[in-house]
Amino acid sequence: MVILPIRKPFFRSLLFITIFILLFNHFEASRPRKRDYQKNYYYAIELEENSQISPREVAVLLKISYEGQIGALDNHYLFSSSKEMTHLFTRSLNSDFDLSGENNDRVLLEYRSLKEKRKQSPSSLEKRSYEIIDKIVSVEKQKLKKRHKRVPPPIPKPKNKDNNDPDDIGAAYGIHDPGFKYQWHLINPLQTDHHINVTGVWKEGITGKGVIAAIVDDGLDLDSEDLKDNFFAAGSYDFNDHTPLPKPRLVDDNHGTRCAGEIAAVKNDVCGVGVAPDAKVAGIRILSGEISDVDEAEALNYGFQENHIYSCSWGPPDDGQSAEAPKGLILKAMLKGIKDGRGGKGSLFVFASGNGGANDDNCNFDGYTNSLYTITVGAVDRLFAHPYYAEKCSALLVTTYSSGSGSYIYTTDIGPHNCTSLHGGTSAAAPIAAGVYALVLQIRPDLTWRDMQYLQLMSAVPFNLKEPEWDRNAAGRLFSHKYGYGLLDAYRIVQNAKIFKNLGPQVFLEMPIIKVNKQIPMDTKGIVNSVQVTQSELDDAKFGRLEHVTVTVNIQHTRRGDILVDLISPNGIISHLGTPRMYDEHRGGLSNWTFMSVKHWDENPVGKWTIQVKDTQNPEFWGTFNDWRIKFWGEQKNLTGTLATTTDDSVKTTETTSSEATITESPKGHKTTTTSATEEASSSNKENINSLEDESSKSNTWIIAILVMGFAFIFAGLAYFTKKHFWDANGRYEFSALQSSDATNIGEDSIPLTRGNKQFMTSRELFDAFGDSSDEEEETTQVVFENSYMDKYMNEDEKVESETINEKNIDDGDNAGGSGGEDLRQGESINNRS
Ligand SMILES: [Ca+2]
Ligand SMILES: [Ca+2]
Ligand SMILES: [Ca+2]
Repeated sequence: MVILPIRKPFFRSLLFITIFILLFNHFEASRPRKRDYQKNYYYAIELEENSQISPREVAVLLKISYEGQIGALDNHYLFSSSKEMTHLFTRSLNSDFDLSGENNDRVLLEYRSLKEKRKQSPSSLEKRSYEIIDKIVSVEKQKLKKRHKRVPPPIPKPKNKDNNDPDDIGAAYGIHDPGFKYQWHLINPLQTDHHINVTGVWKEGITGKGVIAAIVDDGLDLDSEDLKDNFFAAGSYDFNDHTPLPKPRLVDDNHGTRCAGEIAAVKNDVCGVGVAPDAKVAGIRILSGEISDVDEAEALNYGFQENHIYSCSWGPPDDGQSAEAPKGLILKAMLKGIKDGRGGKGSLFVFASGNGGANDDNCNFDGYTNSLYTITVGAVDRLFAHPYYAEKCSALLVTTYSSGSGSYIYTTDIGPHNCTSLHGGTSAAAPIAAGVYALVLQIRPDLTWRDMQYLQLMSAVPFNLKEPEWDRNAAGRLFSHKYGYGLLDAYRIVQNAKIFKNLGPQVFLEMPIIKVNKQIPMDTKGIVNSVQVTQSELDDAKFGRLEHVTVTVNIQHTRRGDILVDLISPNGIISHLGTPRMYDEHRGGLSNWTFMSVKHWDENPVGKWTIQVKDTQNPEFWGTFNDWRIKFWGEQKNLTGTLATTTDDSVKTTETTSSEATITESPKGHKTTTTSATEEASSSNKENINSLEDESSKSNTWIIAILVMGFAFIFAGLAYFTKKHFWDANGRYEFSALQSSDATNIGEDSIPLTRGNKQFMTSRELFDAFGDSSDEEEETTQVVFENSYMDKYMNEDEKVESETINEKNIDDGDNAGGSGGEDLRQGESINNRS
């Protein structure tokens, strides 16, 4: 009885201390620590899996400071060393040292010397020291570099015609955003069929609800009236200034805001609307200054359970002379993203193809756009002209609208009410695609990163069919290195998504390295070399359906821009992997460069795959083709021995099978195949976490466990309250529950747009567009879509021969009702997947 009054306050204090520590850890752990590249050098250190070594021990051994885990990467930790200390230390050794070089770096020298001692005379080291040294896989000093926004050079301003608003489409659609009438990529009053065909999707109540797209860019104006209601703070971070909110701070930090507006500008009275007006956007700021690999790796995984899509309108310089690929930490982060992001279904990385068209650049020399883990989006302008800036390549999946022929994309800009009508480049195309994927994810959140790629290539619509670049691939689909599989069509991809059956797990078959070691002759034939793929090799690899093909080459050359690399499949399908680039004077050629092609999707890989390496220009520069290796990526053959195929009765959204559909990277690069990487990865993660926990809390584990369990429910309640209060207190950054837009006023005199006999979508329908739709409506629409498609499909060959989409006049009623101008567009419906 006497004890109670003493214990009560004691427990109360204990409770508050516990809660404080837990909350503090929670907020601390979720954000990277501020980095100061002026004052410190930074080092990324990878430890062996299950090493039982604490990063703090590494810090003590190498006399550096431990900064924390690197983003989402297991076994990767960041350390720092103050430059001042380094300089003092190094000067005492040798005053002539160039401190910027890796060879003179104190920490790297220390590490190398310990490693050497471990080899030469282990007895000179303490046992624990060499245990630590043994478990260090790599030490990588961080260098700063800059990523480049894909903004095109300015185009001369168009003549002001002022005639794009005859029927006041905005009002008729119940959208009162004053700029909607300028958003021709959503509804095009002049070139009536040249838009992404999205209004029929909105009509079904599909507006991106519950989906979050992260804009990895130069910031996001979260105070913009056109974005703030859709801003998602928890998925946002500023890796340039190392603060939580990615506000634009430099004068030219308008790029990310413009991209965000294209995806999810709010339906209100400011500017226009996003492709997915009810989606949320997060901002991840990396382009406003130099960043290190650690920053970029963390950025690509930032909030990767909440952020579903990463919209990336940037990359290595588009100067036509770069050949740069993500490697090391950045590549690991991309793999982590597709493997573990979005609950294991994989982050969707959407990349702009690049703006180096005028520099003869090719997106296969950009390791982000030619990665199989990204969706690469090209551009076409309002008149279906291929813009001078847009890059071509065999990794290009799809094309959508951007600037050109004197016209641009209208979107939100920085400033509370500012808009711009001058957004462009492939930078503007990628976010439109990201917005469309947000629509798809609303109804099919279970789709994996590979599902989305497949769905996209099946749903794209070939156009400009008279252009010679179109080529029918072995699966019967049209592909162009200029446009990929064709135009993005929001209505079509959403309808196909409704009945898409998830792909099975990913497998690969890697052929051995083939040594060539021959000088490339200066002729039109060059060097031709082949490899044979047999059915039994595919069977051994459990290889079912072909998706991506990657080819890794070693070619020494005194002028890299002379090199031409083609891949010819057993069925005679040609992928132009590497094209000559007039400005690429690089001496050295291509060292372990991996090209990728999406053109062979669904092709039977059995037979002879041929590579042709040529050099037809500049005789004074020449090279040697050393070796190459081809790798086939695809869907695992299912257990019954038949290919997993889509059937007509798969209309229902299937239970997610995405936990199986995972990346299967072979760590040693041997010819292998794996099928359940996720399971392995997640179990090893768990072990890892366990081992770290064991280490840090051996003594008082059970006391803390009881306390924590006892207070768990209080903590949960308080944490929720605190977090909510925290955001509420800041007012602007509160994010309310995802909801459909408010009812829009419908005037009595709203104009029903008509064309021919068909009624266009009315304002009443538009109101529905942002609300819910009945199942009945959806069913009807789907039937219309399929019938309409089938009619068209029957005549496809004739149409390919005789028409281009430019010359057609699509009935707008079809767009609104959802058939999407099927009579001309050449994409395929889900039924044709085989
Ligand atoms: Ca708006
Ligand atoms: Ca490029
Ligand atoms: Ca040459």
